[in-house]
Amino acid sequence: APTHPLGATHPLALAPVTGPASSVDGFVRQFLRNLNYERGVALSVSSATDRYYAFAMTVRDYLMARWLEDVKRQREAQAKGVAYLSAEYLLGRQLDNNLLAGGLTEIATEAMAACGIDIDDLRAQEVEPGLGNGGLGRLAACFIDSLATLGVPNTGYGIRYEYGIFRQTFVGGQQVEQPDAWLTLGSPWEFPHPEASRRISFGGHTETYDDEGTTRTRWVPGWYVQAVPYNYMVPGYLNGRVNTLRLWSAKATDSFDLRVFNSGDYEEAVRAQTYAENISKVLYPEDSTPQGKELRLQQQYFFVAASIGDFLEHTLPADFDLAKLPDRVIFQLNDTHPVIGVPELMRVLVDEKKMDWDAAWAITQKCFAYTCHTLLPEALEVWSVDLLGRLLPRHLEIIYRINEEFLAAVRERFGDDEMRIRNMSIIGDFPERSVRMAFLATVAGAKVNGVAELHSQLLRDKVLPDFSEFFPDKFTNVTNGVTPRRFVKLANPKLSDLITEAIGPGWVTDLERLRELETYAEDPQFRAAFAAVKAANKRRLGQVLHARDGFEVSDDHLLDVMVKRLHEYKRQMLKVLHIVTQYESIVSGRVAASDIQPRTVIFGAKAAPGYAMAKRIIHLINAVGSVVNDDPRVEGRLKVLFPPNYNVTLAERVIPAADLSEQISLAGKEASGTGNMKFALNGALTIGTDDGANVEIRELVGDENFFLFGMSEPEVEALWARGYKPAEFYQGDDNLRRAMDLIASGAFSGGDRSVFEPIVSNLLYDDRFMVLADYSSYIAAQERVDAAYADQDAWTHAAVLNVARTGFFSSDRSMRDYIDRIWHTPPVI
Ligand code: GPU
Repeated sequence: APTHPLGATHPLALAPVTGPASSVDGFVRQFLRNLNYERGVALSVSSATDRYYAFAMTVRDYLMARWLEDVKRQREAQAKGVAYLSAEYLLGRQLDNNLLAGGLTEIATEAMAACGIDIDDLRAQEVEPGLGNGGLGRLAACFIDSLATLGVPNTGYGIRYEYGIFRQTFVGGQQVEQPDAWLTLGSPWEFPHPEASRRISFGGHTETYDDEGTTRTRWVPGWYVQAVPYNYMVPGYLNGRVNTLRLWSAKATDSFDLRVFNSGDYEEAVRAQTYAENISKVLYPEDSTPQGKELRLQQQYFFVAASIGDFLEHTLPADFDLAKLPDRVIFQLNDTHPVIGVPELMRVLVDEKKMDWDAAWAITQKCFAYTCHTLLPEALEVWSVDLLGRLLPRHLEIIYRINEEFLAAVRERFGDDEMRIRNMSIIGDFPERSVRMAFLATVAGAKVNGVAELHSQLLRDKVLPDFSEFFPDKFTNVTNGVTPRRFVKLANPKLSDLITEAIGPGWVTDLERLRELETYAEDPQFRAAFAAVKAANKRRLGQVLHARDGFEVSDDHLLDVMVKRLHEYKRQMLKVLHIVTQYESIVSGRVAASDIQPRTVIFGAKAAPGYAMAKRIIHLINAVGSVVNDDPRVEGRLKVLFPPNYNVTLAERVIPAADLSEQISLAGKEASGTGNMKFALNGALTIGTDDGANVEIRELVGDENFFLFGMSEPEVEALWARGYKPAEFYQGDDNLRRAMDLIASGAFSGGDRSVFEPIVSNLLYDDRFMVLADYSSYIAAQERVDAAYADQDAWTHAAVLNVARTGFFSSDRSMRDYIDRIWHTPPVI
């Protein structure tokens, strides 16, 4: 053993060096040390960026000893852990979350005050890492927060996109996208580990060879990319635990330019480098609508191969018996994006570890589980056989063999039912030969889950009926959840204080305890305090929107909020038709402006850049907003605000201020929704259809505290079966006709009838999401909203009950459900 005082047996090397002292003074010293010695500047000349950076590094320093300890503990425990594979993590800002988790908020605030620094100025410096599109990516971020809080071993694996979700601006009311250069000033939260880089292969061909009498296959790749890991701390809430998020960045390998693109030409070599590094350049901005682009498949394989390789070689001990792999890891597939990991694990086990196929397949089937997040047929990923074979020839062969054996088993069970065989084949034939990734995930996964009760039921009965018949025990549900740390404690400190005053602080990690608020709902004093919190949150939002967009938010308006990706199935158009209906009734003189309940409608939504109809709807919302807001006949009693670039940071301000949460998708289309949960937990009432998790929200809060409207999923099916003719609804409803005609007349486009004509005619003659069919029911529900809001105290009563009864939607509970039903990964104490 080394005897040098700094050798491996030195006491300091055995346990991590402890962090800075837990005091204001300790914080100040460490902050100044980081500012001087890491940033290389003195306080007196430091920039805002320097101070933010040094501050963040100080927070890191406090968490560091716990992180090192946890990595060590997990290695020693050899316990089973969750490798969460997700192409997206929509993290939001890290600073406040890490302060909160570390219990550092108070000393940090005081320390900065002692240095003459306003901690809010530091907060404002952080660019949020927008490495996700919407619900799916934000769910992943909530899940890793909860796993750390529960003390369950977990590594989140994903991609370190150099550009996250685009920045949205409006020019003439139309969406314009700008690149999200979130790394321009660097990120203090990431720890690059180039020494742990992995070489990832692509292209080439396969060949067989004789291995001492056994015929084996090997992949002879055509080109390579280096995957460089960046680690991020994922601290549990006040529990001293820190898990890891490991995101991969693509870098050219030395051999890349030499072996593949070498033409002896310097410029060509640099171009080749760019080609490799493109892989982690940018997040694809399509939400729920994959485009089948080659670069996206490259991204998927890149991060999944790096992650599986990393787990096998970096996390497991060198002498690990791979037959026991299912006792050590579950690879959770966040939708189909990482499903290429299935043939990758098979390739590693069979080709590299020389395991026989059946043994490898038995292991693989226990190591993966698949979460489906959609019901939209166009969202189910498929890869053309052509493309997959070119990029990953060995994986295609493996997929074919998995399919052959699977279809043989189907035949054995059901006979030569060719129709069934064709419907269940992992390889589809139409419109081109392609691999159906959801089928592959279902065949390979130990479990398949949907994300809300209704969704899981429709997944079993409508999307994968043959599979649920074949594998009845595979299918399960885990209803989504959201982290109460970020979305209540941090986003809504006033409500959090009020709750804690009433029932103590335990609710933050045991959200069902919000039930104890039910009795407080009956207390007029508590209701008054609750209403005051809501009012203060509205003022705070008003300040934020004033500063960022110049908007005014009136205190006495009902705040009606619809924030989510722009998608026809989510039906932002229904909300537009409600606004136009109210507006039209005022300007036509049928209703006096003074008789309407004052409302401010806030929209937040990004449209995929290639989704023309979604972009046109954004244009329409802005156009309606500018006409309605400026029309004196409205007397300022109806306002439409559409702040651009809705993101996690803005969500944290908007949600706590909302009175009404719009969750108005066509029944059977929204898998779950998670915004709906955040609003209810912050005391907004929902107006919603019987869709996704709305169903469970309504069951919990009670019909009288929820504004239900619209067709149920079976009613939707029945209407399609009868033959849906949207024009009949238009003809049959005067209000609807007037609203549609007003849009068609050019009233919101300076008289130009062509601008919004495609929206109107789409609704009249196609209307895939039955906006017109649900219109009258929606308007009637909005009238109930107005009437209910007139009694402020009764409204507040319902709002308190929404908070009290929605503790079920904590992502801690979701994680417990995954652990019980799918993962079997107890906490490591
Ligand atoms: N979702 Br598929 C996404 O955000 N992106 C996707 O590509 C797919 C699904 C959403 C669902 O639309 C939403 O209903 C759900 O709450 C969320 O995933 C998390 O499960």
